Amino acid sequence: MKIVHTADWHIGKILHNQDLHEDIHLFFDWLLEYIKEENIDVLLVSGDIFDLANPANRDIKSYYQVLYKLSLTKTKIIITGGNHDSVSHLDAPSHLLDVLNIVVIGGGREDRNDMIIPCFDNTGQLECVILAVPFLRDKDLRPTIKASEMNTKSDAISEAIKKYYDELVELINHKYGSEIPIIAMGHLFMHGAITSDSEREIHVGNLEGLQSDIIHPDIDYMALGHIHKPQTIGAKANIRYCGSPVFLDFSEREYEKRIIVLELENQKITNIKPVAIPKSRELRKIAGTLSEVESALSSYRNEYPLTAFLEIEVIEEKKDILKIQALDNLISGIVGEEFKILKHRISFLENRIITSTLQDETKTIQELSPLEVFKLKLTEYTENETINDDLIYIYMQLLEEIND
Ligand SMILES: [Mn+2]
Repeated sequence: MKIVHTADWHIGKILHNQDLHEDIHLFFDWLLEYIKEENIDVLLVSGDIFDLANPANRDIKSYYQVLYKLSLTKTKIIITGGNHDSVSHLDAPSHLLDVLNIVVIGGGREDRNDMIIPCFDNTGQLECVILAVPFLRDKDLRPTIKASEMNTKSDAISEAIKKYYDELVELINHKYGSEIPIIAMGHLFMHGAITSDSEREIHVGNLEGLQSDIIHPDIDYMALGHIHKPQTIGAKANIRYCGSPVFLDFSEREYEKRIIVLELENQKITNIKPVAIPKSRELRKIAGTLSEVESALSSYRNEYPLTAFLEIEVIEEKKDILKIQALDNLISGIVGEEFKILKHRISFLENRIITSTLQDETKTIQELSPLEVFKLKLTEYTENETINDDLIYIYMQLLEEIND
């Protein structure tokens, strides 16, 4: 049996006013071919299907299109919700999708058995059990443990998540015996994970992340979503983030995008291997003096199917207004399909005063998450971090309720 682990599709993502529609479609085309050629039995998508809780109609259409095409392959699809997804939006068509062999678990289910999915090989033998746990919201965790019993908020969150998984593992052991491999899905922030600039924080008060020892020893593989850089956690090959399939931010430009393929035989995981996703677009940062940048741009050749996205940083010794003007002219004079400049800035080292102009790190309001907007607003009112943390916590709870 072969299982593919992917996550963080972020359908509908906008990067500096550019939509990444073509990027995700090229990934879908490639994934479909891969699944057909390799006879993949099960596809796991560990959360953040959409970038926004209320995705645009075009993005919803892309989602159903890819699900329809996947449903023609005989592969079982298991999708769980992430912190970006709306629970009710993902769950709404779940009965209909069941018919197509697609299981969607948008949010924690009251009947825990819904999140336990046995997988059979083509001879009908039980090969493994998938524990389809979505991103756990406050209301999923609250009944599990009383916050007042714990020392800190972070302890409470981590204990509640551990207990949530532990109870499910016990259910599986009870139902299928303790020998059956358990492949658990999770949309979690694990301690030690290397983050990019494109993830949103998920549990306030848990800045350090969850320790990997909270993962029940009976879980044979942890298919994680949330962090966009592919990586293993605590040097364990079986606790993994597969990362996002598409470049969602300039900070991800050096990553190799991948899916993870698991092979099972006679109720044992025999192989865990990353498979590289062909790169469809280059994101590159070009830094140097104005003339260095100019020559780098004139010799730039795009080797990938989609127009490259560039970030330009000009660094000059002496402050010179003419250089600012020259950079503006350079940028506005660029035509052609090779690349687009999404970000540019100029800094002067003179007197160690860094003066930046134009677009530097600023994002448009459409690119900020509601939480980022709230945090920016907070900085205008108070500098008391304790109050801010509490307000952020309450705000995140409100967001969850809206996104339900
Ligand atoms: Mn994500």
